[in-house]
Amino acid sequence: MHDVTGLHEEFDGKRLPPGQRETTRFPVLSKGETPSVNRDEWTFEVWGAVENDLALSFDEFRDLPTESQKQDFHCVTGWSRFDNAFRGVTFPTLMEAAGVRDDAVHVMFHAADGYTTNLPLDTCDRREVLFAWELDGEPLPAEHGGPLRVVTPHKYAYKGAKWVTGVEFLTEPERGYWEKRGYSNTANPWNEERYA
Ligand SMILES: Nc1nc2c(c(=O)[nH]1)N[C@H]1C(S)=C(S)[C@@H](COP(=O)(O)O)O[C@H]1N2
Ligand SMILES: [Mo]
Repeated sequence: MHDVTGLHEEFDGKRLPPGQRETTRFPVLSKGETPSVNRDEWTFEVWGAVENDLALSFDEFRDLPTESQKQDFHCVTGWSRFDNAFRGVTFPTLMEAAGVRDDAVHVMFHAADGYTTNLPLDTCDRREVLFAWELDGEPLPAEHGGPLRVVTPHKYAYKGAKWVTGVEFLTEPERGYWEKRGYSNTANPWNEERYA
């Protein structure tokens, strides 16, 4: 298991970011209802500034190289959950599969409930940005984004799309759902970048 719970050191912060409290529960935060996603009809797509557009079934997605990581999770509303074991595909692995073009500078994640969230490519091209289908040895629960979600332990958790269905590589920055509605575009928990 690859342990990334020390990444706060890179941001000159304590493990528990300022203004956060630790919880052992796992609250659910969604903008609406949990969408019903049928894993067998689910397709994961990659498009935009890439050499190879991808359209993968759930099984094809899981055939990519995978890894398990121990990660912390920081919600912008003030709670953090430590030591989550996620299994999935890293963002750099996905970039390699898609052959990201040199003119790509930004990334938009798309989700089954209409949610979107964005990150600059250099902030996203990190091993701990994980497309995860397993949490603590179990299939990822639907309310937490199953069958597949993104986790971004170096950012507040709204940067991680639940029920992710696709990734778009952009040649210009754009803003996602909460980034257009007053949440910080940069979302660094150790700098308390909560609201814009
Ligand atoms: N598709 C989708 N992803 C989403 C959201 C959402 O509403 N829809 N909410 C975001 C927010 S604001 C947070 S804090 C986390 C919450 O993840 P959790 O419900 O597993 O705790 O998911 C993020 N990803
Ligand atoms: Mo959130």
